[in-house]
Amino acid sequence: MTHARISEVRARRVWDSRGRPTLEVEIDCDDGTRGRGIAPAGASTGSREALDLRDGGERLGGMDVLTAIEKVGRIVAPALVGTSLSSRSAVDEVLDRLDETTNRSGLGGNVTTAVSLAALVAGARVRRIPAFELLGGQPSSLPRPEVQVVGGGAHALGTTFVQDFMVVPLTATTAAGALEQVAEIYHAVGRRIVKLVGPAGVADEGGHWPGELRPEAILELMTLAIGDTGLIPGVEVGISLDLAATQFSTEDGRYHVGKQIFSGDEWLEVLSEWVSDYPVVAMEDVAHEADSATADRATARFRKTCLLIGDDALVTSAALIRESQRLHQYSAALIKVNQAGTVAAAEAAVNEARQHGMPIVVSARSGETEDAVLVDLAVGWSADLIKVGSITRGERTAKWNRLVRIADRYTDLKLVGWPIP
Ligand code: 2PG
Ligand code: MG
Repeated sequence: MTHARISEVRARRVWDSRGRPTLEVEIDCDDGTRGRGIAPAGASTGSREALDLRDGGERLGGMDVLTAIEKVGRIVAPALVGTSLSSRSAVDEVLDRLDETTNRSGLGGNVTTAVSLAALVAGARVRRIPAFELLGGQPSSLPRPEVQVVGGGAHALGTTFVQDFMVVPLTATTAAGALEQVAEIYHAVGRRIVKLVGPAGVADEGGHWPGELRPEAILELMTLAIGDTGLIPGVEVGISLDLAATQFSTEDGRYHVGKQIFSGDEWLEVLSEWVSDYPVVAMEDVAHEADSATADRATARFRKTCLLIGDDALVTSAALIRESQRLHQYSAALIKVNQAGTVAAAEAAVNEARQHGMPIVVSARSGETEDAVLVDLAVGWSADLIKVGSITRGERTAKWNRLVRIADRYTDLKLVGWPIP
């Protein structure tokens, strides 16, 4: 219980990892504490996720947030000053009242997200506890890292149509051990890419960007690179893909794969080959967000060996998760606070997924900042997996290093077991 009340709400423009403006909000309390939140931004977004408020026009690609800052000052701050932080959801309830739209288009999803995250941190600070404890009490486990090693899709000019090529340590029991394996694999993949295509850059989330390599070539070199480190592919470390299929397909289920156009079923045949040829243990967004028939068939076909994670079609919405389970689509839910617009709304999605026995993956966005509160959300909600991009670049390592610090303080916390036996 705390008697602290909000005394000031301030918003400013800061910069994200793509060099784009984004919104930072600070909430000051009358006991002298402060919470800060920064809105992240996606590139491959679902059509039903919360809509960011951007200025539009020519300047900064239309991405500036001056109108969002103005809204915080004119609408949000006056409504929040004086609000007690004794209830964890008090601020989110005010935000829901100020903007009753389903996609947060009244205030802007970046406004509600930054305010809600700032309120979570402020609420934890006034109680002198970490934010994860405010969400979930004393943790009993830590989320398993799912880490990008090669980036593609909307994060790499579409040069490889698959968006995220990731690895998941399957048998590591500690965060430190899992991240050490990932770092060795990341560098082993880098060495193999240099040998194959010469110098390569990095994509938006810090994964290697080897230009035009085909997905099969990337899967092949990742499998070999896992072996290079002495680990057994598919046993100790698995490959996880975010196909982000909405980006290369159409609503009526046509998949543009390289120069070919496949039906949903033909596309599933391609995935089926990947699953049998390589140690693929999880696939996110296998189908267009509106192509529920293909999502449905993919889940039926692969769920025994792979996690089928829903992102663009579920957009961290309790209602859409419920609907997807009625239709037997997806076996796990991706959770991104800025898709839902508030911590409370994202938590409702987490609870809904849990009710259906779905593992949850708490995820960052491709446009990120040094804000590491995401790790607290993942720990506080007892997420099965945490996805923050690669193990390079400060906006990513800010999160991994927060996980390392939590693990270091709570030495008996082990990683949650891999959800597929
Ligand atoms: C995703 C995320 C992270 P974005 O699709 O899961 O990889 O990308 O933030 O661009 O939606
Ligand atoms: Mg995704």
